[in-house]
Amino acid sequence: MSEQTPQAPLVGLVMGSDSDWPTMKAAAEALDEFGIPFEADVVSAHRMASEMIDYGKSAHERGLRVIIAGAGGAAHLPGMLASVTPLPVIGVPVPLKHLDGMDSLLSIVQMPAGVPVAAVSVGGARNAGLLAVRTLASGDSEFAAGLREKLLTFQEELAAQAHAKGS
Ligand code: RP5
Repeated sequence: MSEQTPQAPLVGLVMGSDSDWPTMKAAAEALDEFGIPFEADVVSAHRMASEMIDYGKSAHERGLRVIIAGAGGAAHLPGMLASVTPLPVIGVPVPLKHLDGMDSLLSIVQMPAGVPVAAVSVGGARNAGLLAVRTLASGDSEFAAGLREKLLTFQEELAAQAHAKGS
């Protein structure tokens, strides 16, 4: 890590149940790859409603800059957090054994105007992590500039892998 890399969590990685972790850990891995400090917690919208609201309301004051929220079924966690935080919220539809994750996807993506949630694909936690990195890379700080350089290198590697598969 460079001297400019913050040590306190910048990303809040939350999920409705610890059963979501096998899906959500791909977001954690992406954040780790880019050296982004994050915190990971279970914050259920339905079973821990008041804690969930407290989490959302205090997130920006605690230094978080992006929230990644994953949930399955009646997946209200990303939208409810987005309703109480000024931070960008990235929703991950977690697929459960019924309905192939369509319930999770539609619960997350059909937000009313004024309360945006950036939804990734069903089970797409890696992209949620990468989108959080891009969000942090959009600032004016040296840290953000360093992330942009890392993202460009990452994209070059993706292209090289695609070329290698095609040859
Ligand atoms: C949702 O219910 C959670 O996000 C999880 O995807 C799903 C199942 O939860 P558990 O039965 O594992 O507690 O709220």
